[in-house]
Amino acid sequence: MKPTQQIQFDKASFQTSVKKHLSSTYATTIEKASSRAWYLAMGRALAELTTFDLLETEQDERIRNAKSVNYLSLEFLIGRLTGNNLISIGLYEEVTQAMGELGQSLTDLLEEERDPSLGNGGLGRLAACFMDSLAAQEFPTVGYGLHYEYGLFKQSFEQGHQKEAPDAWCGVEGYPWEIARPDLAQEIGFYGHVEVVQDNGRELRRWVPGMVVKAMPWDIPIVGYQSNTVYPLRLWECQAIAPFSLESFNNGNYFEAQHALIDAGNITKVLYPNDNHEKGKTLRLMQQYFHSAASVRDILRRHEEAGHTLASLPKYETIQLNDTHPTIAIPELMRIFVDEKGMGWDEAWVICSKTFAYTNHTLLPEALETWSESLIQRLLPRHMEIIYQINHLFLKEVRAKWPGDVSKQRKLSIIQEGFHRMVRMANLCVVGSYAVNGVAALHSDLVKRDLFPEFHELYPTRLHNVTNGVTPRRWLKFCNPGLSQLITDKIGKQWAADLDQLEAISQFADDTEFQQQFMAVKKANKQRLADWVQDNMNIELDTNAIFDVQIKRLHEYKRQHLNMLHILSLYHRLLNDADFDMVPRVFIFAAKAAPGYHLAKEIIYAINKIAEKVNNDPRINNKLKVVFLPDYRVSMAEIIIPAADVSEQISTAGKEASGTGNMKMALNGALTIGTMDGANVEIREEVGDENIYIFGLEVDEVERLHASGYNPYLYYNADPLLKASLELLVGDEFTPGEVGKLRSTYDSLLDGGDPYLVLADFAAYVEAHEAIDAQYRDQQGWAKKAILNTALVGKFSSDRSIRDYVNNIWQLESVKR
Ligand code: 26Q
Repeated sequence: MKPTQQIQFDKASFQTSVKKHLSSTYATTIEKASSRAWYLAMGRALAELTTFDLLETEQDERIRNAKSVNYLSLEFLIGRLTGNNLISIGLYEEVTQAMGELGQSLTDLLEEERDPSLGNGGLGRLAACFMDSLAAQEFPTVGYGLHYEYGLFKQSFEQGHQKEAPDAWCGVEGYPWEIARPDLAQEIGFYGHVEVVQDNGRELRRWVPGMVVKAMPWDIPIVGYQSNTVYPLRLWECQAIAPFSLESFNNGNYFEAQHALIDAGNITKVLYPNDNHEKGKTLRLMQQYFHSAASVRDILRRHEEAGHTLASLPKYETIQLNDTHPTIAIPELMRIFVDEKGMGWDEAWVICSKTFAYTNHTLLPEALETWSESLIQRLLPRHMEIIYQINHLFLKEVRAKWPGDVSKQRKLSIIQEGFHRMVRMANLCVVGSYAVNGVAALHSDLVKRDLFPEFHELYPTRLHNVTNGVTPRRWLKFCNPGLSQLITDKIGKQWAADLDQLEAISQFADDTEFQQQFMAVKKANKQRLADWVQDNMNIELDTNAIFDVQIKRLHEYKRQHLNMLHILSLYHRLLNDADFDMVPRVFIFAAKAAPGYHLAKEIIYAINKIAEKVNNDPRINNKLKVVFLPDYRVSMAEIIIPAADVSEQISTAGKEASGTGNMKMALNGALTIGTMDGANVEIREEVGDENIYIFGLEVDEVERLHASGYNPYLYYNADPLLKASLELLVGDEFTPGEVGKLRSTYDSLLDGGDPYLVLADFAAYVEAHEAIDAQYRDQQGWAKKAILNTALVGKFSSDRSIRDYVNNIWQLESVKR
């Protein structure tokens, strides 16, 4: 077994380093330093330790000669790093003591760290878990992302309404864990035109950009758990080249040169706050190209510096595209090969299409990216030509496979015909990649069946499944120290590196003493959350109540409004049915709505108004509490997840590609109430039908209902409880004196046609909740189910996901240091 401490640690020199940073980096003294200054100085001192290993890893000849995966993602939702890195390098106790001797509590200092919120939700968090698992298992990797100045907006509530504020995550002092790499900066062009030059009878095409900006990389160390391997997460920041674009200025491209001034500072200014929805904004496309171009060049730089030939690129590098957001990397690599390296098209295409692989995260039509041909033409004229050429050759293949079938060509074409022609990024990805994967078994089946059936026929080995996972280091060991200790006491501590070992816990599921210990940990975690809610929201929670949790982005397909209707039904019954009894429940929500998503914001408002009334209504005798925690982010999830009894995973079947919060909560001993959607299906397979509450329509039933002409009024009229619950939204019950303020949800569910079948699933959902209520009354039975959830979800470690990618797609070897 490996030692738990790898990095050379000498307490006295560490303390000296902290003190040195206090004075020389943050210009303060031991006597005067604030907690924040102490945290920053400690962070810098720790980062020095990992930077050393980062540079060592970078120089390691065995790694330079091994195959690497380059994970390209516009989002990396890493969360706070200090506590997690201390666990990875095995110095948590040592640093607690070292800081204690300096009069500082490590726990308090860790609270000073702002979350780097460089992602929206699931997709960005997945990228962060994957980097953790790559480093832990020592697979050579570089994560490539963007260094946004502002991460996802900060959320607050004003009279129940969501308010957004900018998130300057770096603060004025900078983020202690990142290091600038000015030696690795790149120049990136936009706009301009294509020149044609004759070269020995060959026609060469060359892009002359009208504007050039600088891409400055910042490295964040990803520290491998129990290893001294440190791989970089490389985030590009856009800077203006001063003085701006003189060349275009002198060429007379005065207006294009102006773009440099207007746009350069803007490109990485802010993360787009939409998830599962695309908006074809120029600046977003500029972000995408900026990210792809800088990353591709850095990959080629590493490859060439290691002395490898261009033809051997796929032998040493694979490029994983996290959704279609970095698709433009494909034509960019083609452009470099053909225009800059003078390679022939066919050879370039063979190399290129053996290098890229693409992960699809959604089937929602509104989330499938398309970009207008005219925008690409203007911003990236040479790339548009290359896309035409890729499409031209691809359509030849289509015609060879289906001669004379024009509809096949129309459907598969990378260019969508119409008044405004659009480029379909997903089609470009499938054509230009050697592997395409969905993120859960059900989702991958639907990708084959509904999204890309013809591609599947054309390229029968290209489509794969890799079920998502979460890192057990952050999502159990770090966030739930109580449960972690309990597990370690029973089965030893290697589970955090090999989550399948958790299965051994199931032998204690019937053990009364273990059940009591398990439930005592849960109770303490609920108390920690209750304290947070008391301190920050002034709401008192009873930890004997069932903590029922739905935490995820706000979206109609995720159906927070179904949860809300259930709460309304309980409220109605408590007030109107003298025989109705229920175990006290605390409903916990946390969610951000995209600022432009009106209905999502209205649902937040409605839940907040309902909470206000219910929490203060003496008639219901504290049976019901509703809390909507503001500003959901990774560090909040770390407090909420260990405290969950019930995990709400209630999307309309077929809509949630995977989900990962479902995995985190099951791992922490929550029981899932969920539909047959995404990874819920596989969680059920692992934990067994008796340890999960599955309800509602399945994918084929959803399809049939839509096909037969779904009418929400049928359900409304047939179910008095549903009707009564809905009617609570149209009076002034929750907005005294202001009738109809919560109507939007009501209207969307009835006159709006209820696109996500909330009403159709309501009765089954209520029934599943009744079963949960009955089960909770039997605490031993509940404890057994909770323990089995923790014990049986080892499959959902992101270590396993990464091994699936490695074995089935990337074909890498790990390099042990
Ligand atoms: C696209 C174009 C323009 C602006 C923004 C976007 C954009 C940004 C983020 C589109 C989609 C996203 C994020 C999608 C996402 O988080 N999807 C989730 O991915 C998880 C990881 O695979 C899955 O578990 C979830 O089911 C899926 O919804």
